[in-house]
Amino acid sequence: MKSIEVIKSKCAPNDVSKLEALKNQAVLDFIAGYLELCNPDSAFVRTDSKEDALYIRKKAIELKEESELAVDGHTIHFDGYFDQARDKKNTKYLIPEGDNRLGSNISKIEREAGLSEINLLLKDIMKGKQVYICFFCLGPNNSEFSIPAVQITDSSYVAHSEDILYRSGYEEFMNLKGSDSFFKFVHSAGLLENGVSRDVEKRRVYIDLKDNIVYSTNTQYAGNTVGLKKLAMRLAINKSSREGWLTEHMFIMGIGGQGGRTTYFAGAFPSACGKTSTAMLEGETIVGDDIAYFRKVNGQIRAVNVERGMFGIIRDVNSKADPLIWNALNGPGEVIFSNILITGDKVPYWLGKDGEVPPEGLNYSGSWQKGKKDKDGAEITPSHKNARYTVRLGKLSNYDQKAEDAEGVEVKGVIYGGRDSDASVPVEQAFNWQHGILAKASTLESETTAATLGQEGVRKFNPMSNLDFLSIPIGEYISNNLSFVEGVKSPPVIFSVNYFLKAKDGGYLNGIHDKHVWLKWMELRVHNEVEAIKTPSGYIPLYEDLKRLFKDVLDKDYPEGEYNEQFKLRIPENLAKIERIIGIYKKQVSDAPAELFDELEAQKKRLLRVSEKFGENVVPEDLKGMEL
Ligand code: SPV
Ligand code: MN
Repeated sequence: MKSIEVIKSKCAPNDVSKLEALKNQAVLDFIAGYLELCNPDSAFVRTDSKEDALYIRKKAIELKEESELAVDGHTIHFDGYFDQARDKKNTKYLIPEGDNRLGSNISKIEREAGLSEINLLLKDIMKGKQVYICFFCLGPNNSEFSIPAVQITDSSYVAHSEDILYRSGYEEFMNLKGSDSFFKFVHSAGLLENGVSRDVEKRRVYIDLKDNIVYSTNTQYAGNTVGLKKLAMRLAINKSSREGWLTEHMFIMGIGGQGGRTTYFAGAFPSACGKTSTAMLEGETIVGDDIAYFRKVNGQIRAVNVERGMFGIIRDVNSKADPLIWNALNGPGEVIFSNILITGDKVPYWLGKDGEVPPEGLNYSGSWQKGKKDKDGAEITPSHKNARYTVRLGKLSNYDQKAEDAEGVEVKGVIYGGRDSDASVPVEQAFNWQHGILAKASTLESETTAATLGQEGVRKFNPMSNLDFLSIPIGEYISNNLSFVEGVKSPPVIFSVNYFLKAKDGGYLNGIHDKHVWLKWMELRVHNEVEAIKTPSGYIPLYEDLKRLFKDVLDKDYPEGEYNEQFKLRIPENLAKIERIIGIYKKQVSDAPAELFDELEAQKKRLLRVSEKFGENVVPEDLKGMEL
């Protein structure tokens, strides 16, 4: 059957016209192909109109994928008990036989076998359901940074989430003028039982780089299903690598400085390591909290937020820790809460919210009472640790007006953060771009969290916090980052941060608000307005500067003893980290650039030289003025 005939057999005339108006055969063929294979009863087409967005939201409630809460605009969605995070095990690239370039850190399946498997899973999977065909734009509208994307999903929750998280893109498809240069996503939640995906053992997320399509089946958790989020990011990493720009797992924020200036920073942190809470710090501005596209424009490094909303972790969001998001989540207007606890009066609760968690309610395990245990006898928490909120950035009072700018913002600082209990100091500046990319970004490690399925607290190698999403070989990705700033007079200054350094007794050495001080220090460093101490691994702050900033920013005293404990150079731990990382690159990354090993060996030598003179733990004062 011709594509248009298939479409006519599933869509009402009004929806057919919406598709025909795009005058794009590639769009029609893609949609018709999956309407035929997945066989929904009917299909709805979402343009950029308000009515279309409202229709999808209404459907989500009607079909019970979401239910309304007490506050106007708020809804709750539950994912299945075993469908609470990204499924790394079943997320794979479809790679032609014999192509081993991706290396052992990136999961793949032979392309033809993977396509057969997914086609079999998709066959008739949407029978009995309505499907939503949605047009979005990754990045600001009418921007050279942006990529149009079409999502086919049988989940009104997924379509609704995307409406909150992404800019509408029907007009962008009009502007394509028939081109097939867009990303495509096909998702089905599969059979639903009590509103959640039943067949999670058939959960698959398969990424086809050749045709720029991602397939996702038998899952609802947004990290596996919202095609435009991490799935599009995987396609974009591949595309940007070919085209000479960068796709990064980064927030973008503006930090205020002297004379009312705003300096833009981007920051990469693995999931659940403080990325979102950094991005939305009170007093600063937020452009985005998760994914950024970077381009070199007229000798500047500029970036845009790919999204317009946040899919943030709700645990520990309270009026003290994160007042801005707290306000956004408590006022009227669209918010989707997922996998939290609700009570009979339809009020949401989560771990770490202000006040007490009630003793019973409804959560991701069904009806819940305090003390409820799972099959293995482990206590079920009232809200899942990876429970989330989905909200538009515009609801934050400090949303940066430049976020919608087609030209993006000029990025002057880049931050890499991990969850490191024993080695890295709270904040440190790299010597230069190359040192930053090699010794900080490429060596990033983090202890695992609830954002992915599996054990927590295990130290994992995660270069640029992007390993989960890389669709190109790691070495190539590092080389792209290295060469990206060629021809740029003053490349962004690179920093590392670590909010999770622990004392010997296991307690954290820093408070949750201290990051604000680190940011203000970084802003000053970008403008060369404070001195620093050179250490074997970078530049660290002077005590006097931090003491002043702690007072100015947090109105806190900052004793020198705390500074010494936080910023002392932990030589054995840093050497162990270098050995670990060199081992990983030697064993697992066949295309690691030679400069990486040179840079790490040089850092190791500097560490050894200092340890000969001062021993294993060295306070900053001893390093002042030392030749390194
Ligand atoms: C992350 O885990 O990094 C997230 C949420 O931002 S997810 O969409 O699951 O990737
Ligand atoms: Mn993320």
